[in-house]
Amino acid sequence: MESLNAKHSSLFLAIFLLLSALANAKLHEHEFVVQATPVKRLCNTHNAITVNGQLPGPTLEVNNGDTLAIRVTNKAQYNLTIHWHGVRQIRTGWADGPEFVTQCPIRPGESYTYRFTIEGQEGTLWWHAHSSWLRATVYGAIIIHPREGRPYPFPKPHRDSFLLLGEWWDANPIDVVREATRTGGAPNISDAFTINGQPGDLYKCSSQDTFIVPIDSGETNLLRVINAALNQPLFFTVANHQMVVVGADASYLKPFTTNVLMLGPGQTTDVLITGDQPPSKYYMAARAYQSAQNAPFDNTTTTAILQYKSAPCPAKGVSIKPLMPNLPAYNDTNTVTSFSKSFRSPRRVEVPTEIDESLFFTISLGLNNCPPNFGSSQCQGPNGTRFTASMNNESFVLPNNISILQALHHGIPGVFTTDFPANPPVKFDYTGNVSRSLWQPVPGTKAYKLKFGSRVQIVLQDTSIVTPENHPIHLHGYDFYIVAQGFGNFDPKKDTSKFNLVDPPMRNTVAVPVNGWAVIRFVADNPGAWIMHCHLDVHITWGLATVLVVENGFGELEALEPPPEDLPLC
Ligand SMILES: *[C@@H]1O[C@H](CO)[C@@H](O)[C@H](O)[C@H]1NC(C)=O
Ligand SMILES: *[C@@H]1O[C@H](CO)[C@@H](O)[C@H](O)[C@H]1NC(C)=O
Ligand SMILES: *[C@@H]1O[C@H](CO)[C@@H](O)[C@H](O)[C@H]1NC(C)=O
Ligand SMILES: *[C@@H]1O[C@H](CO)[C@@H](O)[C@H](O)[C@H]1NC(C)=O
Ligand SMILES: *[C@@H]1O[C@H](CO)[C@@H](O)[C@H](O)[C@H]1NC(C)=O
Ligand SMILES: *[C@@H]1O[C@H](CO)[C@@H](O)[C@H](O)[C@H]1NC(C)=O
Ligand SMILES: *[C@@H]1O[C@H](CO)[C@@H](O)[C@H](O)[C@H]1NC(C)=O
Ligand SMILES: *[C@@H]1O[C@H](CO)[C@@H](O)[C@H](O)[C@H]1NC(C)=O
Ligand SMILES: [Cu+2]
Repeated sequence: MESLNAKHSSLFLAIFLLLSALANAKLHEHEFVVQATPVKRLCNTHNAITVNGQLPGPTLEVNNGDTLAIRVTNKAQYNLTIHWHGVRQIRTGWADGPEFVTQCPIRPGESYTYRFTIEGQEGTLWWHAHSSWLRATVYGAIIIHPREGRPYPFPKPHRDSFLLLGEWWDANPIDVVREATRTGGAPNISDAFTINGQPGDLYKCSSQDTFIVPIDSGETNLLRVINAALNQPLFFTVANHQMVVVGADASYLKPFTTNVLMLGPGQTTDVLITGDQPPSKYYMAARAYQSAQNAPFDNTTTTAILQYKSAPCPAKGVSIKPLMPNLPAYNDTNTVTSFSKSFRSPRRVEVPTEIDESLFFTISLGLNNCPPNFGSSQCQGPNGTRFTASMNNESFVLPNNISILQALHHGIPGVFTTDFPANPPVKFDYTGNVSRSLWQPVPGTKAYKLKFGSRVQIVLQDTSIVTPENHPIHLHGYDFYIVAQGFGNFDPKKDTSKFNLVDPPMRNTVAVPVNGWAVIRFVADNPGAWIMHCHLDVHITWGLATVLVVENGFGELEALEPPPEDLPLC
């Protein structure tokens, strides 16, 4: 009787907490109008595609548990979709956004309302276009506070700000990618990196608008750093200030102190920063982490200014130059390794220990020989080739007349197949001197099918084909645990014993070490068609992607919702 009562009262408590959480959950409605807007940067004005005329676009600020309804109207001249990067989209795959994967694009003149709920995620995410290279200028922050009335797992910060690191071309980014697709060569590198849309003091015509982050002596502030650059992993540092990392990709972390961050495109990192230095101005700076060899890259440095409110006012006409931090060398992989090895979940977590699906995916660039009907202007890759990229030797090609999710849901054949290989079709020394005969992958639209609830492990293995490189691999619809990473070829005999199955970090994007590997685990509990791709847009353009199709489970609560009525059709 006693224990029954105890059971009942804990059940009532659980129901009460659930109901009060639901009662507090809010609905946030937004209008996003996407249109060409004149934007002046680096002395020149371009008609950039923006949301509501803003660059970066509007910030979505919500509590865990809230629902969003965002009506996107496309007044630009390009096909468009928007992805809510890192939002799990549980059963709402129709709102995920990648073009031809979960929806057909919103065509010029059309609208679509993305509806989804934030379930169990707290910290920082972001949204961006997921069609062609529109995300160069179509992006913004998603700030997720704890559930209404719940605390942060650290003292409440005095101020809360975000820094969106972006990448700017002194050109139309869509022309840049179209030119690369035509010529088969590498796309032009960017002309600047930006912080909240501004390049900062070190670039021409830019110092008027450098982004300022205020701080007061003694206070501790939360800074949410987001890498929204298209093609470049970035180091980030602040002169004279340490950072305490407390979260990444909207999952909390065991706090650790560092003076430099590295973020691959797609990744976010939340840090606490304390005003413990003499009141003054300090540069916050970001520049490239470049792991690929013999590849041109944008080697410029973007800055914002950490400015103490009590900083002494300079005499009229005198300007105080902020203090500049040292940044790691562009190729400082050792710093990246020690930074990523510091990541832990705050406490013991439930990592799948028995695995139903053990997968091994190689991540490769490649070079296709020039097709006989192509002229030399269309084969501008190294030695008259065309660049390509692949996972397990499959170079992913998007459908162009329907989305994979629609084809899956309605059982339409001929759009994709489910024979994506669980292992590399050819085993070779992935990180050695790879024979040229292995450099040409096969184009196709192959997905890998997972049963609902299956426990999945994926080894992500970089290869040295063309060049080894640190690839930020992003999985839609899921957060995963990163249980291990290392250099060289993954060796199950020797490396499995090093897995952290106690407190590994949870993320949605893993920076796979250059010439190395990373192992991720998750439970396939979200039905749908989920693209997994390199978040360097140049690599996704070349085919570095696949799709995980997760089947429905039992009953409505384990099934994909029906498609919304306004889902764009092709
Ligand atoms: C790419 O760079 C080349 C060389 O600077 C330039 O001629 C070309 O116009 C650029 N392409 C685009 C699309 O900006
Ligand atoms: C950046 O690259 C250019 C060539 O593109 C080179 O001339 C310049 O010295 C480099 N600057 C730095 C700081 O490495
Ligand atoms: C990094 O670059 C420097 C100079 O550019 C070079 O001397 C060094 O060997 C490089 N280090 C690695 C690990 O590639
Ligand atoms: C291109 O050809 C040159 C000369 O034959 C060779 O040294 C180089 O390795 C080749 N590059 C690639 C990427 O195949
Ligand atoms: C879409 O295109 C593919 C390949 O071009 C074709 O086989 C298929 O029949 C088309 N499907 C629809 C629904 O139009
Ligand atoms: C890589 O292998 C090729 C033959 O497959 C050989 O010609 C070349 O010298 C090797 N390169 C290195 C750096 O070992
Ligand atoms: C990829 O497939 C092509 C075509 O079958 C083959 O020539 C190539 O060797 C394969 N490469 C790898 C790494 O499996
Ligand atoms: C825009 O999307 C439609 C499908 O809705 C597709 O047929 C068309 O090719 C796309 N246009 C471009 C320029 O990609
Ligand atoms: Cu990549």
